[in-house]
Parts: sequence; structure tokens; C-alpha cells
Amino acid sequence: MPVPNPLFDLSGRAALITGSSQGIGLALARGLAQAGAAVALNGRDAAKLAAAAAGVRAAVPGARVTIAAFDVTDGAACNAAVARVEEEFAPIDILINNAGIQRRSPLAEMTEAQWREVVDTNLTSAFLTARAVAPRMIARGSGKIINTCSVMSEVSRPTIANYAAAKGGLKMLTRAMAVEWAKHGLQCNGIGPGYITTELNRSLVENVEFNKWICGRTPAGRWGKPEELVGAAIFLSSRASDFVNGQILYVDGGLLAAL
Ligand code: NAP
Ligand code: GCO
Repeated sequence: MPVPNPLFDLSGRAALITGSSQGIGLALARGLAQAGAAVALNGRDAAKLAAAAAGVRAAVPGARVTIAAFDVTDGAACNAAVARVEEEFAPIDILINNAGIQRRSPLAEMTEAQWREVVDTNLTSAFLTARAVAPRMIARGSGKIINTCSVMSEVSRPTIANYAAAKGGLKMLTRAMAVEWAKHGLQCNGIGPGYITTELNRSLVENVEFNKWICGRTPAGRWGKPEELVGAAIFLSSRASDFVNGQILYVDGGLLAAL
């Protein structure tokens, strides 16, 4: 009787997923737990994280789940939280830099605050959290870092210049991580979601005209679901990707393939 290929088994591994109190991050945490990983959830609100963790435990009986409430834009908080997870929960084998926000505005009217908040949360945070985790992975000779990029790592649209710049930078930071850390046994890659139905896009999903445009612009003819990113995350978290580095795996319903 065929059995699941052990290449994709995450048993014995521990993952820290930033921005996993809801949305894509929570779906990834649940999916990695189902693949055997112990998971540490992150967001800024401990109570919200506790509720999310309870949901993962209910969905994945026996899963090891902890919470790490910290602001990913705060370097000292990242360092302290990583140290605490490693000392009290498990060495971090998999880091998914997923936390992100959106602050839409026409570029000419965009405030400095809108620019800085998005770049800090969507790009700088990946540097800060990876800087806290990577030395520990390097000392162990192995580790997986996955950055949640976007189709906006490749293209933009009006009103999201801050977001597109951050996600474009995150694509190149992913490659920079790969170039420096591959020799130490780390694999650093990205996942590039297309348009996914989460809270971040609620206003777009509810906009009839935008919804119609996205369904027409996406060859699959629909929005993606957060759960549809789990397969890519398991692949990039597992032994199956031990010779994959610096790649962005787009999960976009064909959007980037189409003019
Ligand atoms: P979401 O539902 O709004 O979730 C965002 C997550 O990020 C929440 O868990 C939030 O936690 C966390 N977060 C925000 N700021 C944070 C901070 N300073 N410190 C720690 N956590 C913080 O959004 P989503 O759609 O799941 O997005 C997740 C990632 O996917 C983002 O990087 C986004 O850019 C990317 N992405 C999304 C799509 C899409 O179509 N949805 C497509 C491509 C890429 P709290 O608010 O609870 O602290
Ligand atoms: C927007 C959306 C996008 C998506 C995603 C697409 O305003 O166009 O928020 O940025 O969230 O990044 O991959």
C-alpha cells in the first residue's frame, strides 16, 4: 500500500510563522502542523493568538502549538521572542516571514507614515526576524526560511506603490539570504500568492467591480484560498526542497503567466 513520501514529513521540526493569528499565516501554521511540525504562532495580540492556537490544536489533535506575541517591526522584540521560543519550545527549523499589511493610497498622496508602516512590516521585519533566527540555524547547519512575497514582487497596480516596493524588495532579500546562507545548509525561498481571500483584501473582495476584474485577470477565474498555499509551504519547509534556494514559488492561479 503506497504511503505519503517521507520527503514531505515535517515530524520533529519546529516552525515559527510570523503573522499567523489569522489569514494566510494561520492556514500555513495549521498545514505545517498537519504535516507533523510543531508550530509557534505570532501576532501582536496574545489573546487573539491563544484563540488561534486553540483552533490549530482542535483541527490537528496532538499538535505541539505555542504562541509568541511580538511586533515584527521591533528588532529587540524579535530577538527576545526567538530566544524564548528556542529555549522554552524548540529550536526553530523553519521560519516563515509572513506578517504583512496593506495601506492603499495614490502615490502622489501617500503619506510618509503609510510608506514606512508598510515597508517596515512587509520588508524590514523579514530582515529583523531572520537576523534573529539565522545564526542559530547556521550553528546547527540547517534551516528553512520562507518569505511571503506576492505577485506584487513582480508587478504593481495603482495605489499600492509602498506594498509593491516592499514585496519587490522581499524577493531580492530572499535571494540575498540564499546567496549568503546556502553554504551553511540553509534554504531560503519565497512563496508568491496571487489574490487570496483574507481580511487584508476584504474591501477588494466586496467591491463588485474589482472582484470582477480579478476573476477576469486570473486565468483560474477566481480568488485563491489561504489553504491553497499550504502545499508550497510544506514543500519549501521539507527535505523535498533541500537543493532549492533563492526561488519564489508563485501560487497565483496563473495571474503572472497572463498579459
Ligand atoms: P491578514 O489576514 O491581514 O493577516 C496579517 C497578519 O499579519 C495577522 O496575523 C497580523 O497579526 C500580522 N501582523 C501585521 N502586522 C504585524 C506586526 N507588526 N507584528 C506581528 N504581526 C503582524 O493578511 P494576509 O492576507 O493573511 O497576509 C499575510 C501575508 O501574505 C502578508 O505578508 C501579505 O502581504 C501576504 N500576501 C497576501 C495576499 C492576499 O491576497 N491576501 C497575497 C500575496 C501576499 P495581528 O494583527 O493579529 O497582530
Ligand atoms: C491589492 C491587494 C494585493 C494582494 C496581494 C496580491 O491591493 O492589490 O492587497 O496587494 O494583497 O499582494 O498578490
